Amino acid sequence: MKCKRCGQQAEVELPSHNAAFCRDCFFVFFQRQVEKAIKKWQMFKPHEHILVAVSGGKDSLALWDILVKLGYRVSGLFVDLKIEGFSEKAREKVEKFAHQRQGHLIILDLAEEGIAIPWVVKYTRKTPCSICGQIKRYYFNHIAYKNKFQVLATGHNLDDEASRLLANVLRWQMPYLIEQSPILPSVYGFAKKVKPLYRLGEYETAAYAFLRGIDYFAGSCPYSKGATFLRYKQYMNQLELEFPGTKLDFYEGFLKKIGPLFQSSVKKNQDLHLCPECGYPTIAPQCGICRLKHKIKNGKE
Ligand code: Q46
Ligand code: ZN
Repeated sequence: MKCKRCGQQAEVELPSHNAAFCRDCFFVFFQRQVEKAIKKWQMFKPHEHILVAVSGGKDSLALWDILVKLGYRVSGLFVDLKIEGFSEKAREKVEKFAHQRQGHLIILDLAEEGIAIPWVVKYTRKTPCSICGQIKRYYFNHIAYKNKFQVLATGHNLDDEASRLLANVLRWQMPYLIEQSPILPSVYGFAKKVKPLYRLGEYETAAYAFLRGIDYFAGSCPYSKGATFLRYKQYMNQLELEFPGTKLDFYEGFLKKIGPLFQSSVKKNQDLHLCPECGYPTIAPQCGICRLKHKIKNGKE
């Protein structure tokens, strides 16, 4: 198969774009998709300092890599969840990546915070992934906000967004649908959040990471077994296989037709105040993470 841009031997085939590219032209394609996302949603300006949340996986390291390549000022944030046989390997990859590129990396250790994931799952009725997601969001936001980063970027890709959209639409989860935009503005104590890879699928980010020689962590978290979000990804993959381009059409269609309506109805957070203990925005007297920390501490004593 020939490269769609230059006619040389193609290395990456992309049925969803009805195209195939050689290595160099694939890099051009990848970069353009990211630039398009940044420009369309005005994610950040050239001088702004970006905090990229990195997990050690292909998406977040590819994001850090491409943003540096595009000339942005970037720092990485790794939250060490302390999940045995998983977190230490992921951390190793992130540290190696940052060291090789002399990138600035912030590491937050959840054991030092008294809220390591294996401890937490014993003290909550929520699923491990839902509580883990809540804790990660808390620290991503907290660190971005406290350290005055203008924006927090995450490596969510098209597969993540399309499968999440499918799950949210099937249950008409309006509060979650409102937040399914590639950009969330900074409001009362919350950092601005962006997803520059939202136009690129999992296969594309994996191909980019591989071809760029990024040594990423490909292991899976022990808590992810049977997680529902993986099933929605499989359903979307089946649709994509039969009808190439479905994922992008589905998510882009949502943003175009319905997204602006949801955006205008984002509640103004009048009920929020800052947690007296940690300063995080909450509607309860004390934020959920501080309450959880106390629960764990008291349970251990
Ligand atoms: S790390 Fe956390 Fe994931 Fe593990 S517990 Fe679930 S959410 S699967 S991305
Ligand atoms: Zn708090």
